[in-house]
This record gives sequence, structure tokens and C-alpha cells, in this order.
Amino acid sequence: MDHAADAHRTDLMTITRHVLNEQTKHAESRGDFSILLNHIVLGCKFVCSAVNKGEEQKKLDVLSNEVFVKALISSGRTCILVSEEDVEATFVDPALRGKYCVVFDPLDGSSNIDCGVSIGTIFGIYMVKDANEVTINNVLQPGKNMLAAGYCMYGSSCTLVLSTGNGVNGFTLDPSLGEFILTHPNIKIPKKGKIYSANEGNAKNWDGPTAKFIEKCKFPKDGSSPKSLRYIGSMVADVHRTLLYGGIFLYPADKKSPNGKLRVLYEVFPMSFLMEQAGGQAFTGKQRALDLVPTKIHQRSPIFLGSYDDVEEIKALYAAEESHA
Ligand code: FDP
Repeated sequence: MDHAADAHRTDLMTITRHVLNEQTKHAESRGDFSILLNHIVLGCKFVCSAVNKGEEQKKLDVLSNEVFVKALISSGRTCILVSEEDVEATFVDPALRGKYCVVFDPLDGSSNIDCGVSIGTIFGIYMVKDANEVTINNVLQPGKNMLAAGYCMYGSSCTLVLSTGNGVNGFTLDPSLGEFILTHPNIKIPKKGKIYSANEGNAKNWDGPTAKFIEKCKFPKDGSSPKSLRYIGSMVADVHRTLLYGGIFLYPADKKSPNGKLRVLYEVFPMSFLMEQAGGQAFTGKQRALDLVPTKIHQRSPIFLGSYDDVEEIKALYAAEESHA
């Protein structure tokens, strides 16, 4: 019997244990973050189970949002919630307030639900200094001020990917235990990838740098092989593959949508935070994505994210265009 392998298999690193371990590195920590995370995990487990039951899209969207809002408020650790599903931000009743602001998309990629394609929940977490004095400006903060970010993908397995600002870790739900177990420790994105991921149906409206970049992916002039195209059309699934296999995911600006499609607070920021923490980059076409300062909670931004070298290339093309302007 291989005792070493067995010891590893029986020493289960649950997501709660992992986050508690992380907290011991911060002397001032009082366990509030673990409590908040437990409530997020509960929401993810619920959505995972509802998705597996095959609920229809409209019902699932509404249900997922309700579950997350209730789970977050009842944690007693939140003060402001911004959900993709709600027009206005939710300010938590003062009696139940804590110091965290959570921005989230309870069910991203939902147009894919009815055909069984992987979808997910995306979240980002900010912290306020004083829970008694909260304003909307507490969430209109650049992504670099996030304390943590993550997503949960509901696919062939249920995988939660999390960063608390100290690398990226992936946990897979073991349905028989009802626990997320660490299966992908310290995820690092390959420095350069072989895949590009974009909705090419928008190509006729792309700007010069984006069009040139995709042309280079298909017809490289430096002797390298062309990149493969993979586009699921569900951000969590496309970003998950990018994180694990490398490459670039883009939803750029185009003539019809000068700000792209994806939302800054609960799509662009959390995914950019994870990419940087995994050694990749995230760029808006103008600046580092995490430096962007949103002025509206549902604001959109173009985004290019993924392997360090691939994002360097698109940055160079935008810089070249700028210098000719
Ligand atoms: P969906 O419309 O299905 O909710 O922002 C939402 C999103 O999906 C992302 O998950 C996905 O990356 C993107 O939109 C797909 O947009 P296109 O259909 O325009 O390619």
C-alpha cells in the first residue's frame, strides 16, 4: 500500500480549512471572512444543485439571486450588495451589517442554461472601514482594492476558484461529502498560450488593434503555430479554461458597443483579479483593468485577459495605434 498517497488522500483540505489557515497569517483577523465565505459557498451549493435538477433559465436566474442575497445578508458580515440581477445596490439593514461589500453575478452565462453548457457565479469582495458609514462609493472602487474574488463553475463538476490576494486555488465539490476540497492548489496560468477566445461574429465592428491581434493569432508571421479558437460564450467557462490551459479571452469594444459587453464590477474585476494572482494580465484596451475606477455599478468595459505574453501583444498593438494617432 502507498502510505504517502493514502495520507494525502485522507487529509482533506476543505475550503473552510484553507481560508482559516490563511487567516492565521493575519493577527488582526477575527474569522469574519471565513463566515462570509461559508455563506457564499452555501449559495454556490444551492445553485449547483438547482442547475443539476435542470430548472429552466428564468426560474434559475431569479432563484439564484434570491439565495445569494439572503445568504449574504444573513451572514451578518455584509453592508452593501451589488448583483447583476438588481438595478439598485442593496444596503443591508444596520442591525445586520458587517464590513464587507459583495459584488456578484449569481448566474453568469445564463443564456446557456437550457442547453446544458457550463455556467457560473462570479463574486468580488471589498471591505469598508466603518460599517456605519456606507455609501455607494464603497463599491465604486478600482478592482485592485478588492480583498478577494472568485467564481464557481457549474459544469461536469462544480469547481470554486478563489483568491484572497495570495495566489489562486481551485476547490471541487465532493457531492457525497457536500464539501469543496482543494484540488487545484496554487494555480499559475502558462506564460504564453495556444488558444484565443472571442465572439468572432462581432469582427466586422472591431477596432484596428483587436482585428490585427486576431489576424496574428490565425496567421502568425514569426514562424509560430496558429492559435486554436475556443469560445463557449459563457464567461466563467471560457475564463476557467484560459486560467488552466493559458491563452487569451477577449470581449473587446466594437463600433456598436464602445464599452464592450461585460460588466466591470462583477465580471471584469473578479476575473482580472484572479488572472493577475495567477501570473497573467488583464487589460481594457486603455489601461490595466484593475486600475479602472467605475462610476456606475452596472458599468461595462472592454477586456483582454489571460497569459502574460499574449496580453503583452495586444497592449503593444494598442500602444502602436496610440503613437500613430
Ligand atoms: P450571457 O449573455 O449568456 O449571460 O455577460 C454575460 C455573458 O453571457 C458572458 O457570460 C459571456 O462571456 C458573454 O455574455 C457572451 O456574449 P456573446 O453572446 O455576445 O458572445
